[in-house]
Amino acid sequence: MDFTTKLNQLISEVETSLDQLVPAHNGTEAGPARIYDAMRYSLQAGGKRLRPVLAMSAAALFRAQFSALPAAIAIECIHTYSLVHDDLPCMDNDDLRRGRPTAHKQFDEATALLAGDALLTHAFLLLSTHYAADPRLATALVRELADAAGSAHLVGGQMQDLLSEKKADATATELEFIHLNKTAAMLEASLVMGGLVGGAGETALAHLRSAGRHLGLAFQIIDDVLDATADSSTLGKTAGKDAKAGKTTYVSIHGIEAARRMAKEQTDAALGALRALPGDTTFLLWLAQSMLARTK
Ligand code: GRG
Repeated sequence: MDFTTKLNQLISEVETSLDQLVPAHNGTEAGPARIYDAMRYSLQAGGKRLRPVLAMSAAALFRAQFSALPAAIAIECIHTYSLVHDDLPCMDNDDLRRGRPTAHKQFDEATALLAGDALLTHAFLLLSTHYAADPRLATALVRELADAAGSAHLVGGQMQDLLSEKKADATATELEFIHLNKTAAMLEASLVMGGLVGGAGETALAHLRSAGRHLGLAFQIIDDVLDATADSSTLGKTAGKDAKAGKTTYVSIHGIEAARRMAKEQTDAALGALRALPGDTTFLLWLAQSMLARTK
């Protein structure tokens, strides 16, 4: 099977599980339909599904005793919540996400806020329910995801991003802090959680963490390049926002060509860490390289 077919197969497994593992208002769930509709609206709008694919591919390197799908869906729930909240008027104030009106445009601000809250909470329900047969694994997964999504990483990175936006002279160090935490931490957690489900040992987990960190930085640098070079319809979100907002990015500090070179260096570092892992890493190596070449 070629790698693109394998990627599409993994994405289709993710889509099916998203439907099965996220509540719907079908008569069995309590409460108003609107909250379930809003959660599903943002989750099922598409998206590259990169984080769940990374988690499943990492688990597949080992002899996993459990399915990695619930962990993969938990990660996608957190990622989607962060996008829904990031798009709100009090944050990035965006109208377009995953090629559709943002959640607060489709519903309203309060509903988008609550849908994000519900997705965030649902992630931990999934982990604590589906891995309950192995309490050590369940605890390790909850800790990894809570740490990546909390004040030390995703939320802290977003806070620093908001603070840095207000000043024109954000430094390269501040920028790295933002991206290590806002972007890379969730990619790192995806690979590590896949490894945990697979039963990886400490050394393999450390390689997965390092690969996720480098991939995350490469991903963000490419995101900055695409914001400066691609159009909104290709991206499915508003393009050119960074320059318009006078935001400090890898492109504004280093220029497009140097930013591309830096993304390649980070990808090479990620490939080095992935090559140190046991099992058949060929798909993950291909995925890391295609992330560098992505156009959306
Ligand atoms: C609100 C706590 C909180 C955090 C928001 C996700 C985020 C942090 C901000 C969105 C803006 C941004 C550029 C984030 C960096 C990470 C990133 C590039 C997210 C988009 O991920 P993709 O491209 O999205 O994987 P899809 O839609 O494909 O899943």
